[in-house]
Amino acid sequence: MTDSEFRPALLVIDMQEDFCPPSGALAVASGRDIIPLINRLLALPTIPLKIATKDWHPPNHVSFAANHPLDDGLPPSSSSSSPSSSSDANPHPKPTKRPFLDTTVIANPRNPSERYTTRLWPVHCVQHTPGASLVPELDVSRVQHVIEKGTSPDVEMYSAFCPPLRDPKVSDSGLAALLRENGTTHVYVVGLAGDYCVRSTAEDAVREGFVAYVVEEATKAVDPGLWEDVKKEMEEKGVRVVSVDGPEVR
Ligand code: VGL
Ligand code: ZN
Repeated sequence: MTDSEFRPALLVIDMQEDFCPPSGALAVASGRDIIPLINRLLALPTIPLKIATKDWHPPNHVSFAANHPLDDGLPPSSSSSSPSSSSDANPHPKPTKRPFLDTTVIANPRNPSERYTTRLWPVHCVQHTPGASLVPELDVSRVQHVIEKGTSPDVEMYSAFCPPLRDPKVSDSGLAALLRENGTTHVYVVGLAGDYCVRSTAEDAVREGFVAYVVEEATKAVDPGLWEDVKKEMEEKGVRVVSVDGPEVR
C-alpha cells in the first residue's frame, strides 16, 4: 500500500462528564481512565484529522426512561418493568419505565404499527447541561471538529454517522462527507461507550467504506461482561479491534 492510500482520522467518541465517574448520570466504569491515552493519540502528528463527538440530547429524548410512562400501552421487550420515580421537581411523578432495559417505541407517529426496540437510559447528556460537556482533561486543542449527535427527540443515535434505519426525518451528521473531503481512508475510533457509540460508529465507518479500527485500551464498555462478544460481532462486520501495544497497523 502506498502512503497516498493511508490517511487516518481519529474519532473521539462522547468523552463527556455524564459518561464518566464519579458523578456522570450514565457513568461507564473506569471511563475517566482512558483520557491520558486518548490525549496521547490526539498528540500524534501522523494523524492529520481529529474529530470529537458529543451525545447531545434534547430533554424530551426518546432514550430517556423518564420520558416513557409505564402505562404507554407498549410492551416491554426485556425483563419486567417496575415503577421508578422520575423527577424531584414533581411531587406526584407518573411512574415511568426503568433505565437499562429494552423497550418498544413507535417509530412513526402517523403509523403506530411501525415500532422498534431500543434501550432506555437515565437522563444524560442533555444539551447545554454540565453533564453534556466534554471532560476538561481532554486535549480539545487538537480537535478540529466537534460533531453533535442524538439531537432529534424521537430518534436514538449511537453512531456518529447517521441514525439506525437511516431515518429520513433526521439529517445525516455530515461525518462521512467531512472524512471524504479530507481524503480519509482509515479511522481510529476511541472513547465511550465501547459497546454502544464506539461500536456503532466503527461499524458504520466500515459500511461507509473506511478501514475502521477500535483501539481497545482507549475505550470502556457499559457492560464489560459482554465486551468479548461485542468485539467478535464488530470483527464479523469488518471492524479491526487493535491494541496500542500491538504491531503497527495500517
Ligand atoms: C451512549 C448510551 C446512550 C454512548 C450514548 O455514547 O455510547 N450510550 N447514549
Ligand atoms: Zn445518549
